[in-house]
Amino acid sequence: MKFDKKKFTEETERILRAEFGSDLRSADTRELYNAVSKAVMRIALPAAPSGEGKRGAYFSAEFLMGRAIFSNLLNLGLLEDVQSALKSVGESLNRFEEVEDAALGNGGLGRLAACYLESAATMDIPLDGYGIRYRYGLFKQTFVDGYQHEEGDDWTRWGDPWSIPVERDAVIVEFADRKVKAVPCDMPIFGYRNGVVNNLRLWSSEPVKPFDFNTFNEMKGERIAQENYDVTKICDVLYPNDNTMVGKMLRLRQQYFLVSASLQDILRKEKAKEHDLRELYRYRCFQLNDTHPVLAIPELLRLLEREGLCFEEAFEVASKCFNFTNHTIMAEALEKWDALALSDILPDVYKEIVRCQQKLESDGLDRGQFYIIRDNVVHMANLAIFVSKKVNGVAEIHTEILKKDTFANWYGAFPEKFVNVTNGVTPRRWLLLNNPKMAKLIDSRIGTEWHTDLGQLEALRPHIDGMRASFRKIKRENKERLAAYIKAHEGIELPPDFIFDVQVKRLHEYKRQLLNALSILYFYFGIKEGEINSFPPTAFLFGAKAAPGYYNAKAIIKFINEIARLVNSDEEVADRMKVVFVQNYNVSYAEKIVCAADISEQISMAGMEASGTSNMKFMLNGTVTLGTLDGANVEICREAGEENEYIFGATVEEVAAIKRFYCPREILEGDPRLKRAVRTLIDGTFPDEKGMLRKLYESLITDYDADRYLVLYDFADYIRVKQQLLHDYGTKEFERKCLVNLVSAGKFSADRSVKEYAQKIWDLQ
Ligand code: 26Q
Repeated sequence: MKFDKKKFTEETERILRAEFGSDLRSADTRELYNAVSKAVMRIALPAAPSGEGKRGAYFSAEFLMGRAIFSNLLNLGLLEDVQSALKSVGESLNRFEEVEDAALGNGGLGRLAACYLESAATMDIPLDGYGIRYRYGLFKQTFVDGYQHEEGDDWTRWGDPWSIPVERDAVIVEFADRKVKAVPCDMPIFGYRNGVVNNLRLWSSEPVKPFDFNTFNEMKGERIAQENYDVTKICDVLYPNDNTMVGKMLRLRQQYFLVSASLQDILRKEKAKEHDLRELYRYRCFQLNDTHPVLAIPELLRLLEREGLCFEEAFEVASKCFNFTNHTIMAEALEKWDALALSDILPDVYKEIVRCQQKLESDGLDRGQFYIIRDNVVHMANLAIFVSKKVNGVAEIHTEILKKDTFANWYGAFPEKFVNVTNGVTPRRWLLLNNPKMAKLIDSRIGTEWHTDLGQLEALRPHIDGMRASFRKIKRENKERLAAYIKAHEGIELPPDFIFDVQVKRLHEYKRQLLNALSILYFYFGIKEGEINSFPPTAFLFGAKAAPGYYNAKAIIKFINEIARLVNSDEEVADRMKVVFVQNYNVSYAEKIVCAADISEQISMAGMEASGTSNMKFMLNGTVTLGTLDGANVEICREAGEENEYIFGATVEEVAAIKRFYCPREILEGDPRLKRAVRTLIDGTFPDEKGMLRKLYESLITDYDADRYLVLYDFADYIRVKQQLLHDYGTKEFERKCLVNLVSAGKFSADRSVKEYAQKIWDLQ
C-alpha cells in the first residue's frame, strides 16, 4: 500500500479538529488513537466489497480479537510508516498500549476464531465471521487479598474506530415473547499485505420500535424503559464460562439472536443476487464453532421453508452447508437445552428440531444410540453431527478420541463425516508483531517468505548454531521488557536472568495449574529443608481467569497467590525463586509473555485438552514444552522431535486403567514432602477464612472421585522431568532445543489450518 506521510498526517489532523476540536500537539491518547485509526481506515478500505464466488461463514459466539491497531497496521504494511509519521510530530505508537483489547471471547476457542479470520484473509480465502457485539467483553480481573475479583469490561470506552455500523442491514429477530432488532457492526479483517479485506460482522440488539414519545407522555415511560432494557440486554455481556455449561436462558437468546440475524442477512443477499436457495450450498458454507451456534441448523430449515422449500429439500440444503467443529470432550461443555424451555421461547425452531429427530428415526438409526431429543433434553452436538457434512476435531489425538469414544456411535454410522484439522495460530500476531526482533533475525537468514509460508522456517535448520547468540540476546531483551511490565503492573520484581517458567491459559482443574503450584511448594520446602542444594534461579509465572462461578478454579488462584506471597517474602530463597500470578491475563498480556518464556507448561491430564494453542505460540517463539502427551503437544513432539521437549505423565491409554484402582492417599504416604505441600491446604500455613483451600484439599484427597485429574499420580514424573529441564537450562544443547522448536513450528500456522478447512471441508477455491 502506497503511504503518503504528509496526507496521512493531514488527515489525522483534520479528524482531530472535526471530531475533538484538538490538534496533534494537544490531543490526548484517546483522541489520537481515534484519529489515527480513522485516518488508516480511510486509506485502507476498498471502495467496493469483494465480488463473486462461494463464501464461507464462521459462526461463533466468541471472537477474541485483542487489540486491533497494531495488527491492522502490520497487515496493511503501515506499521513503520505510521510510527515514523507520528515520530515526526513528536508522538509514538507506544501510546496505544493503553487501548483496550476487544475481549469478545473466553479463551482458546475465541482466539482460534480470531486467528482463522486473519489467516483466511491472508491466504485469500473468502471467509467472514459472524458473532455478537457484546457490550461488555470478558470481565477484567484483579486480585484482592489473593482472591479473584471481576469487573465489567467496557471495551469500547474509547470508541471503536475499527468498526462500521451498518444500520441499513438491520434485521428483525423474533422470539415467542418479543421481537428484537439486530443491527450489524462490521470489522474489516485485513490480509497480510495482499489487499484482501474480509469481514467480521457483529450483531447488536436494539428495540424494534423507535422511541415512542406519545406512549411516554401517557406515563408509560417506565414500561418502555423496561421493555427496551430486556431487549438490549441480549448483547450485554459475554458469558464468562470456558469448557463448562450453565443452561441460562439468556444464553439461549444470545445464540438464537446471532444465528437468526446472520442467516437472514445471508439469505437476503443471496436472494438479491437471484440465486436459487435450493442451491445455496453452491454459494455458501457455514462453520459452526462448537455447539454454541448450532441453532443455526433449525433456523436455516425454518427460513428455507418460509421461502417455499419443503422440509426434505431444506434438510438437503442444510446438510450440504453446515460443518461442525468440536473443541472439547467434556460432557459438561456440550450444549444441551431443556426441550420445554426451548419450545417456549422458540416454538418454530423447536418444531424443526423435532423434525430432525423424526428424520433420524425414519432413517433407521437406532433410538437407543442416536437421539437429538431425549428425556426432554435437546442435545445440540448430536443435532450438529446428524445434519453436518463434516465434523472435525482440533488435533489428531482429539479427533481420534471423538471417533473412538465421545461420538463413537456417530462415527460408526457416518465415518465419512469425521475429519481432523489440527489448530494453528497466526504467525503475524504471534511472531512478527509480538517478537519483532526475532522476526528480523529470521528475515536476515532466510528472507521474508516465511511470513505467509511458515513451513519455510525449516530453512533455518542449518543456521541454528549460528543464531544461538542472537537468539539468547533477543530472548533476554524480551524478558527484560516483560519484567519491567510486571514490575509496573503487579509490583513484583523478576530478575531477567531467572528462568521464566510460564503457565498461561484459562483456569480449569483439567489444565492442572494445581500440579504446577504443588511443584513450586515442593521445591520451596526442599530448599528450606536443605534437601535441595542446587536450584537454578526460576521465576514461576501464571496468568489465568477463572469463571466467576467456578469455585475450585477460584480456590486454585487463591492458593497460588498465597504461595507467591510466602515465597516472595522469604529472604532465604530470594536468589532462587519468585512466583507471580499476573492480573487480567489477556491477548495483549500474552503477546508480551509468550516471547519472554523459557518454559511452556502444557500439563493437562492426557485426553482432556482438545488441542491447546498457546503451546504453538510458545513453540513459534523458541520455547520448549514441559507437557503431557495431550492435544497438539503430541504433534509438537512429532514435528520437533520428542528429545527436544520435556514430556511426562500418564498417556491417554494409561489414564483409564489407572483410574480403576487409583488411591490418591497412598501417593501422599509415599512422599512426605508432597504430603507437606498438599497439607498446606488445611494446616494453617495459609489464611483460609472462606474454607476454599480446604475444599481443594477435599477434591484432591477425600471426595468421591478424588483427584479426578491425576495431579498426584503424575506428580513424581512431573518433578523428575521439570528438574531435568531446569538442570539443562543454559547449556548449548538446551539453546538448540529452543531453536529446533522455532524452526519446526511450520505446521502450526493457522494459514495451514484454514487451507485445510478450505480444501477438506468448505470446498472453497
Ligand atoms: C457452553 C455452554 C454454556 C456456557 C459456556 C459454554 C462454553 C463456552 C466456552 C463451552 C466451551 C467454551 C470454550 C471452549 C474452549 O475454548 N475450548 C478450547 O478450544 C481450543 C481451540 O480449539 C482448544 O485449543 C482447547 O484445547 C480447548 O479447551
